[in-house]
Formats: sequence, C-alpha cells, structure tokens
Amino acid sequence: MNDSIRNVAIIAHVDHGKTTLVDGMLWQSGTFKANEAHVERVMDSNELERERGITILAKNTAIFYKGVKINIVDTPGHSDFGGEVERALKLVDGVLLLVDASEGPLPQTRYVLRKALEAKLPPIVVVNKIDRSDARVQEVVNEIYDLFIELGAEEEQIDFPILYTNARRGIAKKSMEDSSETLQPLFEAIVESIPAAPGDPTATLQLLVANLDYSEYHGRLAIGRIFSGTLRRGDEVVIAKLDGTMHKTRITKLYGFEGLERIDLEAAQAGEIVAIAGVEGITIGETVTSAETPLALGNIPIDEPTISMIFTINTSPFSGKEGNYVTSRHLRERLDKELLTNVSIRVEPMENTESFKVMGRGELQLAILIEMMRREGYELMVGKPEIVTRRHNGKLQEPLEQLVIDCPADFVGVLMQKIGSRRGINTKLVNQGSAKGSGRVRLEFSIPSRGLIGLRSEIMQDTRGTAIVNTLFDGYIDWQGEIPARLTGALVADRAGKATAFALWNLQERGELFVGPGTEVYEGMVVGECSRWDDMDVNAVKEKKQTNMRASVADEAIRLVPFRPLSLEQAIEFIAEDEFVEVTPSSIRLRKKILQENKRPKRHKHAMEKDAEVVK
Ligand SMILES: Nc1nc2c(ncn2[C@@H]2O[C@H](COP(=O)(O)OP(=O)(O)OP(=O)(O)O)[C@@H](O)[C@H]2O)c(=O)[nH]1
Ligand SMILES: [Mg+2]
Repeated sequence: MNDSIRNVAIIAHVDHGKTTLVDGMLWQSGTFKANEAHVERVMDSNELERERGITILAKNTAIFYKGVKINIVDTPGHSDFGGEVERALKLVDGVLLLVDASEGPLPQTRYVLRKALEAKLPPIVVVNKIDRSDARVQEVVNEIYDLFIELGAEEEQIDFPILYTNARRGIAKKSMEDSSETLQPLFEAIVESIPAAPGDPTATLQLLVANLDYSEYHGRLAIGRIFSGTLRRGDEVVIAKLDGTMHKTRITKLYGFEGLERIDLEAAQAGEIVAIAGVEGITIGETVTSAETPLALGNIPIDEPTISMIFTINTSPFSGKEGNYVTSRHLRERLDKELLTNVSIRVEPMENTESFKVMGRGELQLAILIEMMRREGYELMVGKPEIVTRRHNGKLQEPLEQLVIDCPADFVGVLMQKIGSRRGINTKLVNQGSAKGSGRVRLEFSIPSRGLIGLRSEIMQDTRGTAIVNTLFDGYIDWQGEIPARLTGALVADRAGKATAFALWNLQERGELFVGPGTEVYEGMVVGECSRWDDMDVNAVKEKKQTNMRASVADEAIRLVPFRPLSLEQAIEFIAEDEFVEVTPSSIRLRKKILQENKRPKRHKHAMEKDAEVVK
C-alpha cells in the first residue's frame, strides 16, 4: 500500500464541470505559479477540444496536497467517448462523481456511475454549479440517491460523502451553509475517503497499459498504472501481449505526471500512474511485467461499436485539388494509425479496396476523426452512418438507446409524434422544477439507435434550439423494421460551373440552399434540401439572359434568402443512403453517389429497396 498516493477519476455527464474543477484543483494546490497566465479548462489541450468546449480524450495530471500525491484522471462526459472512461477507471481507486446542481443526473451520469460501481470504486459525490440560479440542490441529491439504488449499489457504496461546489470559483463546501471559500474540503475528502493506492512495491512488476501517446523523440509511450512491484528506467521487462505472446524490451524513459508536465523519473512504485517509452508495438490492455517471472493482468473490456460509416477515396470532379493525401493507401495508413491509440474504433476493409468500414460509438466520435483527418490534409468521402447489427440466437438485433430530452412543455406533442414515428417508446415524462413554474419537462424514450440518426438536428429545429438532447447506449433489441429516414429530397446540380445569384434566386422557393453564389458546383452535387420528398435536378449555374437594356432594376430584385452551409456533423446527419459527404481541408460538399443524372435511380425507389434488403 502506498499511503502517499491517491488515484482518482472525475466522471460525469457532459458539461457538468469536470475540467473546470480540475483547473481549480491545479491552481489551489500551487501547481501553477501566480504569474502564469490563467487558461480556462487547461486540460482540454487539443485544438478540437478547445474549439468545441468538450473533453475528447481522458488525461492525467497530479497535484500534491499536504504531502499526498493525488493523481487525477479527467474524463470526457460525452457518451461517444465512453471508452475513454472505461479505461480511466482501470487507473484509479475511487471516483469523483460530478452532477450539475440544476440538470441533475443525466444518461451519461448513469453510465459512468454504473461502470464505477461495477469496478467497486468508492465514489465521492460532487454537486457542482451550486451558483446557478436554477440550482435545485436538495432535489438533485435525492435523484443521485435514487440512481445509486436503481443501479443496485451496495450499502457502503451508497454511504458516500457529498460536496457542494462552484468549480468556476474554486469553492467546495461540506454543506450548503458552509462558509468555505476554497477547495480544501474536497482535497480533504479525497485524502480521507479514497483508499490509498494498493500494491506491494517488492512484488513482481505488473503495469497495465490503459492509454497510449506518442513522442517525437521516444516514439510510442504507454500510460498505465503500476499494480505491483517497482519499475526503474533502463529495466529489462517483458510485454505480455493480448495474444498471449511475450516480448522482451528495455524501458528507455519513465515519466510521472505533475500539473501539465511529464516529469522524468528514475523509478516508480506500485500505485503510481506513469508513462513509459521503449515499448514499440504495445497496445492498450497489455501488461508490462518482470522478465524473469512474467505475470499478465486482465485485459480492459471495451463496449462494442454501435455505428459504422463508409470512408472512401474522393472520386468527385474536384478530387485532389484541396488536399495532400487522397489515395486509398493514405486512407488506410491513417486509419491504421488511429487504431493504435483509439481502441473504441474498428476498421474493416471493403471488397473494393478503396473503401473502409469505420465503426465507433457514435456520430460525434466519427465526425471528430474525420475533422482531424481533414485538418491533417486528407480528402475523403463518407457515407451515411449505419448502425451495427448483430445476430443473437439466430435473430437479427440492433442497438437500442435511451433518449432523454429536456425542453419547454409546449413541444411535447411534436416531439412525441416525431420520435414515435422513428419507433421510439416514451418511458417517462416528468415536469421539471414545476414548483418554480419553469414549464420545462424531461421526456425519456427507448429508441433504436437507427431512429436517432439525423434526429438531433430535427429536434433542435422543432424546438427552436431550446431542447437539451442526450442519448445512451442501452443494449440490443430485435430488428424493428423500417424506420422512415429523411423526409425530404435533395436539390441536385445538373451541370458543372459557378453557382449564380440568378439561378439560386430561382431555386430558393424549391427548398433550402446549402451554397451561395460563386460556389463551384459539379453535376451530382447536392446544393440544397428539396421541400418535396424526391430529388430535383436543377441548374444552379444559369446566367441571366443578356439583353441590351440596362437591367439594374431587375438585378436589384435578386434578393437571396441566406443559404445554410452545413457543418461536417450536420452534413453527416443530413445525407441519405445514396449520398456522400465529400470532405477536404477546405470544403464540405454533399453529393449523390452516382453523379450523372441519367444513370442515377430515383431516390425514393432506391431508399426503399435498401431498407427491404436489410430486413431480409
Ligand atoms: N455556473 C457555473 N458554471 C460552471 C461551473 N463549473 C463549470 N461550469 C461551466 O460549465 C461549462 C462546462 O464545463 P467543463 O469543465 O468543460 O465541463 P466538463 O464536465 O469537463 O465537460 P466534458 O469534458 O465535455 O464532459 C463551462 O462553461 C464551465 O465554465 C460552476 O460551478 N458554476
Ligand atoms: Mg471536460
């Protein structure tokens, strides 16, 4: 046992304030010097995390409090990155379960708590954002108790300490009446109630790899926890591979974590979380162990992927104009590289060697991968997300999800109808904070994951952006039959050229446009959403007939309704079976799979055939 170490993961639903709380802990433990610039959510260090304001990768840091080293793992709260949480839990001996004082427990709270309880990790409950004007602290505490009971927590697990925090201001209190102005009560609670890191430093070396990283100088880095023994830099060790084989290697670098830095270490003992180099080819779930008496630890189980997308080379007329990496070999190498560090993604090559089926935990996870690729200079096309089915006792099954929507009561009717048509079953309807007359409700549904594809943006439209939508994987059910997909067709350019204001002006009554004047288009490119069910081939490049007369009056009459350029995620949500999203470093275009108008089957017919195929 190592009494001077505590290993703790911070887990919660998305946005409940984990990374902000870590900021406070870093500052108040004196990890940053007073003169250092104050960066908010400093652990969200990668570009996409900062842009989107969400944590994507779990990250380690450590602070010192009264001589005790507290290793902290900050985890992502978005359900698509649940795999990160599962692995983080392997590193720690306890968790801080954060819950927003107004939102209360949400689907991902349930998911992460279930994982923590299964791993028998003692929790400290942290009710955060107590400063919110709509905070309902006591109600939320009761909901948390209910959740523990629902999840079958054991008695000592329910006996958790509760702290009330304002992570933004760095305040933790043992009771709401407490006058504390710092996080000290939280530090105390961690040292008191999270067990000291167990493990015998004199026993056989066992380090479980839970994460991977890469360094320019030292190559692959493995991040893991020493469960027993002591590891020294320069040690000759064995990697117990997942396939049962043993590989000898030498540890060339050993790092500990402190604040935002990696610190060079000579040795580290059982209980520590470290990063090591000299371990080329190692992957998550493998054990670094003694060369003389190797002893493997168990693997890390990861939930199966639920969604798949086809990634393929860009075959559009503009292919290769905007990106540096465009061939199928480039694609394959990049995806292979991703697999090395991203264990919740799977890749299967397709028969036509130019395409890959990439599977993950959700649309956002795959969208993030695509976004990273385009920033690195890749061009590719991706197809409509599909769910990953399975055969169980000879029956076709599909993934099921729990869908939770918070929205103003006025929208209940329209949402019920929409979600019902996608085979969602309403399981709960609660008025929230009715005492305060907020008029908001929480609706819960059980719905096949397939019904969720594209649903989020529709809900946002239907509720004028007022809904909060959350989903959580909830097992499998028998195939639910046909679910209607997008109810509108596409406006498809019928020839190449530069879109003109004149042509677009004529088109805008047919639907909603995705491109503005001056955009280069090609035959088969989707330039808008048709207000009708079927596709419409349109001329987006038509020039106004030249006349001899000055036409200033007519020109001014061309008042274009603002067009709606689609973000990558919106494009992925929008496309139908017979369409691709074309992604390059500088553009996101939508297109028909078959570009030529005269070769393309009509959309509705094609879509129905597709559905029939799957049911068979
Ligand atoms: N009012 C208030 N806002 C807070 C508090 N703590 C965090 N926030 C805000 O909540 C938002 C989300 O905070 P994050 O720390 O990014 O949340 P997170 O749990 O790390 O989010 P993910 O990692 O994406 O799951 C930010 O805008 C914070 O400033 C708090 O105590 N009070
Ligand atoms: Mg975060």
